[in-house]
Amino acid sequence: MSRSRSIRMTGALALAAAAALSFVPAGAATADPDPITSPTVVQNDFVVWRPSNGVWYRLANGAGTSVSWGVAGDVPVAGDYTGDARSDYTVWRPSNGTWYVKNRVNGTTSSTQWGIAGDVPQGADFHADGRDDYVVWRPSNGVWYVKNSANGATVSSQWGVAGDVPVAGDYTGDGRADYAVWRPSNGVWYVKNSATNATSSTQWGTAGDIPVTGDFSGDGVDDYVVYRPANGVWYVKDAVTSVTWTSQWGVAGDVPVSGDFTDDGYADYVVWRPSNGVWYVKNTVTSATSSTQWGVAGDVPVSFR
Ligand SMILES: [Ca+2]
Ligand SMILES: [Ca+2]
Ligand SMILES: [Ca+2]
Ligand SMILES: [Ca+2]
Repeated sequence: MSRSRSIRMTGALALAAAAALSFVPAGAATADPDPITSPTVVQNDFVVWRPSNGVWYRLANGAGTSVSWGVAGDVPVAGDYTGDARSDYTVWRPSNGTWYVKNRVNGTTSSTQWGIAGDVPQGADFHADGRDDYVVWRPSNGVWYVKNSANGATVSSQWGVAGDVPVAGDYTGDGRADYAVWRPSNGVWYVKNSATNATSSTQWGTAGDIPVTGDFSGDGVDDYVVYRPANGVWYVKDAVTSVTWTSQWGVAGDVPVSGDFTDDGYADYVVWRPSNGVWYVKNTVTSATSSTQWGVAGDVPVSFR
């Protein structure tokens, strides 16, 4: 199953006028419109984090909520750090390397220091215990630092070089996220099995592409996927069978978002368009499409389920 993670926006985006903020009701968060009913919650919600005011805006089952969590300069790293199968409101603060988690179910908060300025945070589960862990990848030395969110145990592993893009995910199908980077200069995915330390490399993508993590074939194993801004095409290579396919969905300037938005276990082709705040979803299985306005220019779309 794909892991929740944030998608960082690139490029300067002008903050929208205050009037544009009115698309969500003001005031405190309302009752969670998506109560947990099964051990696993698959479907993604539409969620943006707004750096200018630190508010998370979430649209789930047609109902909007807002939760203030984080400040300008933080990096949203939504994931399930508390083990209840639901994403928590989480930011990582580069200035002090601290993870701030707000449990979405009961509002409990916690903070954990892990990482330093310059690191790239990656929320992912490296133990198959159902809890995403505090993970940073350090470009200066290519080392992954993992702190178990359940017991605080730590481990580090060197994998990757400066210039790589970390793409933590489970590419081996054992339920554990692996150390993985995508190298823009040659389009190669380098994967180190986090359980066995076995390594593999797979060429998929070219410079200028944006790697996207997720299971697009519904077999429980994350696949090699890039989104190409130049033509809006998604290129998918199945991590198990090596079968490849493409799907056009998006235009230049769109931000691809990882996640299953149709509740069928397959990651979908999803882009968020900064210019109009619209989420465009294409069902990977049926090719059915939908669009949902949620967010304004300057927001950061977050994979949240
Ligand atoms: Ca874990
Ligand atoms: Ca794995
Ligand atoms: Ca797959
Ligand atoms: Ca889907």
